[in-house]
Amino acid sequence: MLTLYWSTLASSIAVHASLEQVKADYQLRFVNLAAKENRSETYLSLNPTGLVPALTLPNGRTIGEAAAAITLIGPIGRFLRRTTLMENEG
Ligand SMILES: N[C@@H](CCC(=O)N[C@@H](CS)C(=O)NCC(=O)O)C(=O)O
Repeated sequence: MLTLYWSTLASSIAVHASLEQVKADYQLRFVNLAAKENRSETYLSLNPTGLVPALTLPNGRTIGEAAAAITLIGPIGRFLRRTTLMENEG
């Protein structure tokens, strides 16, 4: 499962929209920037830049840049579409 650490600002929405587009299996974790949750030890251990969004992959690695996350999500979508096509081909 993928985990998107997000806030209400634009780059989180771009990653979230990409996950929805490909119907990825993901969960959301809100990061409260006003409360400086992104500067907590826990969050910094995930993403040392302290920036949001961040996407944690099933292998435990975290991508801390929206464009990089979206680039990774694309192939997930292609895989799902291929799988769906194969299932429909019976
Ligand atoms: N280049 C980064 C920019 C991320 C970024 O600037 N995030 C802002 C919110 S939109 C943030 O985390 N700000 C909190 C801070 O600077 O402490 C990306 O696209 O992922």
